Amino acid sequence: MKRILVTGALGQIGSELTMKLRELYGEEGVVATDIRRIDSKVVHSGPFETLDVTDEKAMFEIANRYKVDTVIHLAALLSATAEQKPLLAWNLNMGGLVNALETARELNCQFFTPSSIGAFGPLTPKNDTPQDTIQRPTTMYGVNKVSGELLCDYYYHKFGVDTRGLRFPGLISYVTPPGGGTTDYAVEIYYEAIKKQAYTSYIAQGTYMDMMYMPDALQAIVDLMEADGSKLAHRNAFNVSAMSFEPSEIAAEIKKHIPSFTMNYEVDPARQAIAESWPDRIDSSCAKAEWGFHTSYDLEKMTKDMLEKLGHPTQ
Ligand code: AKB
Repeated sequence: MKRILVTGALGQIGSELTMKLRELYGEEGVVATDIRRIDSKVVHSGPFETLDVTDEKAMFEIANRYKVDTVIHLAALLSATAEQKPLLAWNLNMGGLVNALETARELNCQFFTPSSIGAFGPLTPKNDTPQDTIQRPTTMYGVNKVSGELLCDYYYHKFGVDTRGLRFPGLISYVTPPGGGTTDYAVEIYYEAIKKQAYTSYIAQGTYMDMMYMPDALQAIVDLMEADGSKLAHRNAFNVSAMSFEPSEIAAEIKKHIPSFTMNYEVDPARQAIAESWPDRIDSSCAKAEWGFHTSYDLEKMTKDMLEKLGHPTQ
């Protein structure tokens, strides 16, 4: 039976991944950690410890006490916040990652951490962005993600740590809202559509970005971690995407279910610049070929499910 440590367990991915891992591998086997403790299913359904990931000793102590064999390191600042607080982002994103990798090395653990489409930059091919291509990001978040991918590869080659990662696109879910990301508009729009039948987008019409519905993202993490390591030519990190759209396309899809819905634009130059530096549509074929990556939700199916889960009945 697996014993897994999750950092950032109360965040957007962590709050759902922890519950899925507890369903799959048993409640006691998944140790959730986060810098804060809130009243949440994650805190009450199995072991939970408060942890600041920049504290290496504390991380090692918890991992050692629970005898974990897998570390899933999620705690990080997202792109827009990282751009506002670049030094904090460097310290938290890189400091947390190296501590988590050291813990995995010392305890001989399998390791997962997410990378992002933010690991690409303006010189990267914008369409069908290949797995192996130019990565010269112009954001602190992107610098962290590229450095993180390289560091994870280093721990694999140098120390034999079984590191694995995914370059996630914008993740959309109805459980825990993201915070401080560039793709967050694609989550906010559903909440506002139900509440106010209107949304003002901070991303300009015509700006394409990759996206994925959370159930597909969680399944991808589980599938990658269970994949036969000998078949992985790439490890850190695989391109994965389920769809690519721009703001007016998601608005049109919502309008099918909420005909009175209207979309306005008040572009935020900071987040728009980040979005424009990222690819429009990445190519996930290496993930498909090496470990069977697949998705179940496109924009239409995701929109129906999001609206239903948020309490708006659809046909
Ligand atoms: C963000 O917008 O910062 C994240 C990401 C794509 O990594 N959602």
